[in-house]
Amino acid sequence: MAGNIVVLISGRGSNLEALLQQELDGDIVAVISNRPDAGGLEHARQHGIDAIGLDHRQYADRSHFDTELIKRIDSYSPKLVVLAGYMRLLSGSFVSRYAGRLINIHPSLLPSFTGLHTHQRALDEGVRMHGCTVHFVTAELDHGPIIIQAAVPVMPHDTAAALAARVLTQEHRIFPQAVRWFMQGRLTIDGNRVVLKNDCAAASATLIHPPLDCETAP
Ligand code: NHR
Ligand code: GAR
Repeated sequence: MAGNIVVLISGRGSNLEALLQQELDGDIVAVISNRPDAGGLEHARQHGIDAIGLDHRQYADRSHFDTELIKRIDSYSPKLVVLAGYMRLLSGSFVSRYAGRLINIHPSLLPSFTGLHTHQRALDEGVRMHGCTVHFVTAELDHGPIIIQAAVPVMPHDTAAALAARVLTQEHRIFPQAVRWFMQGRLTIDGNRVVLKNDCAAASATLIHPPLDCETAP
């Protein structure tokens, strides 16, 4: 059940790289960045994929920029549009056009820490676990139906950079999985919940961090 995938980025593109390295049951046919100097565009070119820089500063406002974005995206007739570190808010008309086929990776355990600077905010709140979420995009920022999440521990002397790196490793695992599930037609949206067909997670471990004291501890 193949189909075209268009990826939107703004930066270095490590999540794009993770997608390019896995079998997705679909083809990434174009990568578009709102920053023409984004490192991820170079990765795309090296893979022989159309790489398009569209500088948002050249457009009068968000709606003009999003209109151009839609024109470029639709020329590839994508089954799925993926936000992989895309750092521009999208207008309501953009989001409704791709409703049900637009997904984002966000560097927190949603609904905690929507928006920007998630790692520093997690440290400031003193949470013991942090992580990342892949979700369908809706008009309400970072609130769409959740497909998959991964949690990581927050360590005693973490910096935002150290925590971001720990989270990023998990992003690279869950994002390709979410895209593959979508392309295989295994995801349905039921209200705010995503139903995954044929999941194999009947029994998965509970996550508690820090660990409970061992009964044998002194
Ligand atoms: N758009 C809608 N409508 N809904 C979502 O859930 C979206 C979205 C656009 C992007 C990704 C996102 C995230 O995962 C995303 C989800 C950028 C900003 C932001 O405030 C917020 C959230 C996200 C991406 N951007 C500033 C802006 O004015 C610019 C910041 C910058 O350039 O550094 O667009 O969190
Ligand atoms: C990733 O951590 C992604 O979750 C985050 O930006 C990084 C992009 O890295 N996305 C957001 O913060 C969305 N607001 P990458 O360019 O190496 O994939």
